[in-house]
Amino acid sequence: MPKPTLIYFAARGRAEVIKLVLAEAAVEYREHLIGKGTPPVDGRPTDFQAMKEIGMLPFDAAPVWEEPDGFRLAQSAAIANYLARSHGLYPKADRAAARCDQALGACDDVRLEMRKLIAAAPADRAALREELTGKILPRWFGYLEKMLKSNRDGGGFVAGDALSVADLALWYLLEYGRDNGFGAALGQAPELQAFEARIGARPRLAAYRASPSRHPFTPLPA
Ligand SMILES: N[C@@H](CCC(=O)N[C@@H](CS)C(=O)NCC(=O)O)C(=O)O
Repeated sequence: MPKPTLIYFAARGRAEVIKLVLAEAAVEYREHLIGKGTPPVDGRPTDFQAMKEIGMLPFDAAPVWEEPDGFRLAQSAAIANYLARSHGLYPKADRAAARCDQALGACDDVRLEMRKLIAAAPADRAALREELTGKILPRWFGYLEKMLKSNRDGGGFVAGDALSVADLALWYLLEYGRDNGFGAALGQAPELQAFEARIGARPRLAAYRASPSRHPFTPLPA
């Protein structure tokens, strides 16, 4: 039976939440890894420029998700949400769905705060890291802690009463923060810390984290 294909680089980046959804939903898929010198997949190129030239990427960007019947979808959030909806990882009730979207937006905001390190001049990065650890991230983690507690008194999920793509995105954000040296900013957020441990230990997620299909972490500049 032909499998769907995820087109992206051999990196976590914008494909990681998609891969967490796929792992939690136990979906089988193939990866078409973009990169110079990577062998063609089913006769199709893996060189980014060549892929753009033959129209494989609707917006000349990755990730792209393809299904065997020709359905093709770009934009990482659209792909993650589509897969989450198809596999019961998106709340059905309107308000819970809106809370899920709200959390996804907040996760993006926090990730973008950390990624300001990329654009910062090298000489300004130490000060920005200090501000992130001491001020910006504790403030955000405080908001997220409250958000988590406001859903059925915490101890559960971000939205509704079942795991959703928002839980996976939040878990990944916390991991991304720790991996980039911002673990101390979680000090005042015990609910988030417990959430991180609980979600990260889910069997399918734990198996994915330990598997070779998880690409290496790319650190933000020091
Ligand atoms: N909003 C898009 C952005 C996609 C995007 O910019 N992807 C980058 C790689 S992470 C890319 O393909 N850039 C085009 C290029 O480098 O030519 C999404 O979330 O999927």
